[in-house]
Amino acid sequence: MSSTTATHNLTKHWQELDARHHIHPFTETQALNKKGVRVIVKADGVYLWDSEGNRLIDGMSGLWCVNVGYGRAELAEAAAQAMRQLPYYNAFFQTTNPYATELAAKLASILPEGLDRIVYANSGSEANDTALKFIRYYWNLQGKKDKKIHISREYAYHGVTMAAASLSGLTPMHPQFDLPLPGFVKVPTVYWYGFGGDQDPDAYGISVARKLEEKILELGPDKVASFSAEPIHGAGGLMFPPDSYWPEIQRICRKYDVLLHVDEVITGFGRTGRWFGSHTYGIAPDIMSMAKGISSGYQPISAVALGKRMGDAFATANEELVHGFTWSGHPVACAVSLKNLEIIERERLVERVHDDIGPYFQKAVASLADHPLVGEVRGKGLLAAIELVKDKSQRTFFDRQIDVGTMCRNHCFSNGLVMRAIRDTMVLSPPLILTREQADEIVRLARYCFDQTAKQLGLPTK
Ligand code: PXG
Repeated sequence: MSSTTATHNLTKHWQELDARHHIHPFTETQALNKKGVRVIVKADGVYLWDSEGNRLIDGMSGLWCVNVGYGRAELAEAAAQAMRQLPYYNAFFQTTNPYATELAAKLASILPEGLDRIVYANSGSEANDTALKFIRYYWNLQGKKDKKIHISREYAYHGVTMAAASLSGLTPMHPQFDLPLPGFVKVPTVYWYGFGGDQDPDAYGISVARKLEEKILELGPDKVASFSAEPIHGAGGLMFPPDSYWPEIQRICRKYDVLLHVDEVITGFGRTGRWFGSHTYGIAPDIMSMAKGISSGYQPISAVALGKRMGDAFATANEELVHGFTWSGHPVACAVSLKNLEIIERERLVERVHDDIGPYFQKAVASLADHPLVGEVRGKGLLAAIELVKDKSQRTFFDRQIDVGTMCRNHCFSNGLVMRAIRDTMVLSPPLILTREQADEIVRLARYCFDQTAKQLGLPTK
């Protein structure tokens, strides 16, 4: 048997097992099983390999998380060392471990001013559920027991647990599970290309921020506990706020005493060219969620940081905080995260995104704007979105039924590029170690795949 046949047989074997036993997230099971799942078997730097030996450049850092790139032996060693020394102990019952403590202090040193108390969880969703519980508890401690409504934005993605999914504004996430829960309210989001029309972006930013004010006044400020938002919408379509938006949101939250919960699960750890998206946009959160890049995806871990107001209230409450997970502050996950932050600092990856590869990448991706399918290219740091449209001069979108985004994504996969499609917006979020040559490779492949998509649609490529 030739080695290609053996490889192919192995792929088939995994596909059969997977079809029989593995239910995938956000996937139509029957359709996938008919087609056969793709098996990724190894990764190094910014590249992935599938079980058929095909190499792909990972324009998405896994799911927006492998900030330091794949194949970091140092992270494997940090995990092994912690596993040998202390594979597990918990943070309940007045104990800690050195890794959890040192990581909390390290996070406090890089977080925006005032966010210096850390609570651990294991995923972005758990961090957001934790944040919402803490917001409720904070208002209970203040004796404001009616402040219970959580406002968030349409198109937001905050995760899938009961509360995080309720907070999410992507409506297809709700009906299967009878969500959202009561007490979760949405306001329109800031998406200039889709909804801004002829308005100047800054004027649009203010007008859409004021929808929050209208909603707070409609519900009654004494009923509203919090406003949650990602600094930049990630999985909802990578929408960037105009400069006017965040200052106005903060003014409104302060005026009506609404806690500002910032979800930095995607925007944290250098992605935007500063440590956090809050630094990039001058946001001062009361409470922040983080995950993904905290360990560059090498370990499941997330955290919630409390600002002074909430942190002080919790630190001086004369009662037990009745919350926590078996894995809160897991030594191995914390050891890997500490080493990951050390790598980001040592290799000056945040500065690199700000001054070097970020601007280079933005310029390279912007060159795609002349393609007839491309309506808008937008980005910041190592995040970029490319809107595929039917008519760029009129800003007309394709009929959703055609699903041009998925069509394009499939061409990308077949041609060695991982690019995410959100509706018909193509999204990139590559590892922070991306080189200029690799940025060019992504853009070259993307243009080729846009051509293939245009051909499939019977549209011109020039
Ligand atoms: N908040 C934000 C802003 C996220 O992007 C979560 C919370 C939830 O994190 P967990 O660890 O519970 O998944 C996320 C997750 C995609 C995609 O396809 C995005 C996420 C997760 C899975 C897929 O873009 N973001």
